[in-house]
Amino acid sequence: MTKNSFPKDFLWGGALAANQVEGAYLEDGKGLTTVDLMPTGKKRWDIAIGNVESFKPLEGEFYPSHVAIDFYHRYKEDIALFAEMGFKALRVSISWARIFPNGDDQEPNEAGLKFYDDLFDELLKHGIEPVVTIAHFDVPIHLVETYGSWRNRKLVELFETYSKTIFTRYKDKVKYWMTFNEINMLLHLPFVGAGLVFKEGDNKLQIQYQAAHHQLVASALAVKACHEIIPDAKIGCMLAAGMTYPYTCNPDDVYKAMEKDRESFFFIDVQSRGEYPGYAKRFFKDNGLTIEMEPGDEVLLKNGTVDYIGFSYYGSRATSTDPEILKQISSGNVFASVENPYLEKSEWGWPIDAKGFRITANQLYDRYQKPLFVVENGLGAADEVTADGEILDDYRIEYLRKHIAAMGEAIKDGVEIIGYTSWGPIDIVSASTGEMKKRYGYIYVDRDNEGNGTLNRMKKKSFNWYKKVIESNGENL
Ligand code: BGP
Repeated sequence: MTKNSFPKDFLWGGALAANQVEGAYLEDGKGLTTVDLMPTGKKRWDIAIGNVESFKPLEGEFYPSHVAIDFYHRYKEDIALFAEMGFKALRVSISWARIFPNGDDQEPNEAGLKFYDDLFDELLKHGIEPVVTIAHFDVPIHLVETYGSWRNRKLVELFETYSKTIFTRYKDKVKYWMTFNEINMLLHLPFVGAGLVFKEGDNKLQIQYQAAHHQLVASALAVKACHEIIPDAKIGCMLAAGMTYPYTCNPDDVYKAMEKDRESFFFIDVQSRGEYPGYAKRFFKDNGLTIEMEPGDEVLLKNGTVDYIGFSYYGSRATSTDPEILKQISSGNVFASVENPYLEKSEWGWPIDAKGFRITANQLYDRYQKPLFVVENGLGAADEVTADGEILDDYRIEYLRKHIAAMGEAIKDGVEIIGYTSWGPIDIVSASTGEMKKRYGYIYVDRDNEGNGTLNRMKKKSFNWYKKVIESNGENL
């Protein structure tokens, strides 16, 4: 075996989401979406968990998605830079509200369809494979107002129409698809993951798991339609992954860590194995939840299993049953996690754990025995531009080097991994905070948290580093 463990046709690249890059939030007929109502700061968090004040943007608030990094108008320039780095793949999402502005329109919006046609053509022109997420955190606001979003079964049918429309339109251009971004986020940020808004007295857990069932059925229907319309396509799921360590070897801690992981695996167990796991049924019973299912749902789930497991990995988590330890909650991602004393943290408090990446990849492959696709990984940091106009992001290189090396080890462990698209190859709006300051890119974008800046693009030090990684197929880290 050579030193290089990456397969010859490994899909190196980067990953973006429509609402975090495009801007042009009402251009060419696009409808308003959930993310368009999310400002920055504490208010963003309140909305993300379902405390929504208004279904219209409020005067005096700054909404980062409205302009984002103006990818809608600048994608050609950006794709040329990705091509210069040698990207083999770019993960993007389609904004549902560009295709169906209200989500339930009779006819799709041609201008929206055309935008993605042009985007995919531009990628293909540079030999870059489009990898498309059908839903990445943005639900047309009309669906939230009219139906209560994913709590309503109606969304299943509307999502199926939307999916079939884009499969049919892009069948010759897109061969890699993904249904819901970080589907398990529905439990943590219900407005972000599923457009859920709660009223006083709502049984949140009941609503969340009912919405989850609807997304799982919608995902299965999309998988089925994709296989029918584009027989040579691959369609996957997408999990916000990162294993949970027990704080000690006390069996109570170990059991709790397993339960935490299962909270997330639940979704993928259904999407990949095609049925509700026994532990989920027990959880519903213990918590007095009744999930309404239609006759035929079980068969749909069984027939709509995914081809590959897409996942994001930023860091691991840890949990404990000791109330004292539980007080040491780290701010890492949206998953409450106790501080792991063995790990360093990012500026935003996210644990950094490359070994955990290898463990997580092994865990997922052991569990599902399907190819894995790493569709998000990276370090959010506040980069500084030097007086000479350079951005020396050695800390980012360091993070990525260790994680790519860990992925190489996982491949040597026998884990099948088909690609790696690092998160935000160009700086974009942060999903959790709405900040521009939290940057992941190899390419710097001149824009700040308040929306000031030229939007000009500049290469960071990591640009040439990643170029060499791709050139050498992961050999030259
Ligand atoms: C994931 C999301 C992305 C993304 C990333 C980084 O949860 O799929 O949309 O933004 O995390 O998170 P953040 O932007 O909050 O740093």
